[in-house]
Amino acid sequence: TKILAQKAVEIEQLKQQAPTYVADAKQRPSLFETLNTTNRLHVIAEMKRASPSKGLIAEGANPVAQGMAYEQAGAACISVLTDECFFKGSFEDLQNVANAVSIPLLCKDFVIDEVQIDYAKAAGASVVLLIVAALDDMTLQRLHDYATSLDLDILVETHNVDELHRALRIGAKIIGVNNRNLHDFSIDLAHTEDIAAHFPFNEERIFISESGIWTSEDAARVAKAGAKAVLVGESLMRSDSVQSALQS
Ligand code: IGP
Repeated sequence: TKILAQKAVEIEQLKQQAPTYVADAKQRPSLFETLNTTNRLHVIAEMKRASPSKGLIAEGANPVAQGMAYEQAGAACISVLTDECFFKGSFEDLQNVANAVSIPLLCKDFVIDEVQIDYAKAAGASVVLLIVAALDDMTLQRLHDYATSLDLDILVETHNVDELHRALRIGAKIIGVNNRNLHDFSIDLAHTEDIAAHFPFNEERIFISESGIWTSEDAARVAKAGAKAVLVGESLMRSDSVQSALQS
């Protein structure tokens, strides 16, 4: 709620002017198709400088070098945190990564208004995150439709079975389970298994496990539950070799 109150203030500022970010116009492959093509577990690798739960992780990281390392190591998609207040990210980080890589690119923020989606698109994102817990059904549907109309993929984030059903009701095709509780920050990979048990798996939907993935055992555990991809931030930001981390 603190984050959402801050977002409401930022949105008024974003609305004062059109986005000035101009990422090179690039046709990125669709995230949905990318994740659906092979049967291996894919990685969505995140550019994350800091977080409310961990404080500074890699404040001075170079987004271009980080993004290129992720792409070269075989990531399916790169996630860039654009929240400044709590995660020390920016739309500028997103734009810099956008200009350096050509794989799908996720704008990771707390989206509550269309204007944020306009900025994400202008800065080069091909995917936006919508967090079910932060939105009422009507707004969730409206923002989902808006992003779809701009040809963006949408990752819809859930944390419990009720939120899964809300995501399914709006027609979400890419649904993530955040293993981190956004109120107390505790991590439990069992959330992935609990929600997977209620997930109507088919060719039209993709199931992703987010947060708290540190080891190949963690990755294998959520893959076994049905995850097609893992969204990994901190452990990759702290890794000496993104290449070997992504391969294991
Ligand atoms: C990455 P981790 O534990 O690997 O650093 O987590 C990602 O899942 C996490 O940053 C995240 C997030 C979010 C951040 C998931 N959902 C919503 C901000 C907002």
